[in-house]
Amino acid sequence: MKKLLIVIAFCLLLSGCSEASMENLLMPPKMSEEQNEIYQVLVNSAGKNVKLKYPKSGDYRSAFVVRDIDNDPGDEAMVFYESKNVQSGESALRLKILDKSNGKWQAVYDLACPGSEVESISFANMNSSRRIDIIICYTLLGKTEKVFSVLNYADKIPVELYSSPYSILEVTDLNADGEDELFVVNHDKTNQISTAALLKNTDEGFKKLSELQLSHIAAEYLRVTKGKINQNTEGIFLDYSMGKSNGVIGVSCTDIFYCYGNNLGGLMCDVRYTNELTPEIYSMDIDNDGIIETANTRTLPGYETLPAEEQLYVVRWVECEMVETGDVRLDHYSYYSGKYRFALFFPDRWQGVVTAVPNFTDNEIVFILYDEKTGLNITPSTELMRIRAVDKDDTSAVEAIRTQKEFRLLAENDVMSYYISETTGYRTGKLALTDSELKYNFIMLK
Ligand SMILES: [Ca+2]
Ligand SMILES: [Ca+2]
Ligand SMILES: [Ca+2]
Repeated sequence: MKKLLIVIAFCLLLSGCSEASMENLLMPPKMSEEQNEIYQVLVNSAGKNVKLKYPKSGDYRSAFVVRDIDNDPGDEAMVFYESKNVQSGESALRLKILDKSNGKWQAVYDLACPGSEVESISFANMNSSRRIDIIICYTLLGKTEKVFSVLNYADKIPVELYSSPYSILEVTDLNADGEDELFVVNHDKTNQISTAALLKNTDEGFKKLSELQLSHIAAEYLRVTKGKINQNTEGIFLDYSMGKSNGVIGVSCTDIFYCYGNNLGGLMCDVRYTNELTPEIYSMDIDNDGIIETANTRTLPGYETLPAEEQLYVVRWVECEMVETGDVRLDHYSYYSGKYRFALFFPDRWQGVVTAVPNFTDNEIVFILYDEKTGLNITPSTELMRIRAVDKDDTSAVEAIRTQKEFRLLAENDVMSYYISETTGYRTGKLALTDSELKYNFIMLK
């Protein structure tokens, strides 16, 4: 068991929603009768000169959100729109709230929004005894920063509980108490510090429960994955880029966040490198066992002295066994092809002995026995096996593989077929992968 993770013990803050503008759709292609009714009420109250605004990401992409937001019987409606009739200094983006009275929609509130575009709208149950929390994420005109706002709606009035800039925002029950929290990452430009925070709407008001500084300076947030760290602990895996070294090698890492009580705990993972040959790798459940693995890289045998842009990496998939101690287990040592969308786990007897050489002309990865004398040369005495990726839409590649009898089908999905050719000597040797190893060690990437 190796101890590769360091528990971060600082206390310090937030960020993220996403894209796909539907700006040009002034109105949905076909509005339902209810939407049409809501739209008429909007026009009657805000004037004809309105343009509907659509959240760019998240589960709610319509300009109309109809649901119960106050725990009083019946749905309310929320409509984002831009009004041309605004006073200077006022926000053009507005949120109209409608409620039903005697079965008819009526405009009850008009809110100026603290942003120029709606990034997303989501809902959380942060306090089961109170009303639903409405979380609206905004982008600001001409700025990269985003802000989010948490609203409660009661007695026909929306009240803002909290608002803050952010880079990443996730609604999650991280402490597994049956109520949601907000996991927010924020970047402080002045100090070049990113901080994760856990926020909650409590009986004593909106509170920051805990905060924790990211282990490195984030140049770009790449992906957030929610899932199990191990059998006992739920976590948030934050993949981010730390920038480029020498303009060639990308350096990325993953911070894992979890809860103990109401505190945010953090685990810092080993960094990984990316270049043209090994693109970005995200935290994922690579072996489909329900636990998320994080990835780090080493150089494959034979590539150590090559220029950085020509190096090929081993991708090591690591699982955290105990969050308290940061104990990790190397789950899989793999060749990972982002280009051909597959991974091959190496059995122990391959590690440090076998390396991979790409043959891009034929879309193949050749696995060879490595020693210092023969280096990366592919010869009848070094080659063990090769895997060819065939794009099912590429008719000439499909035709070509048919004529090559040394290949047999290894695996396929809707898009790709993977063929394998093994050398005779290897097949009888101790390095040979058994059929069951091939079956379990070859992973098609989604
Ligand atoms: Ca209601
Ligand atoms: Ca919770
Ligand atoms: Ca897994």
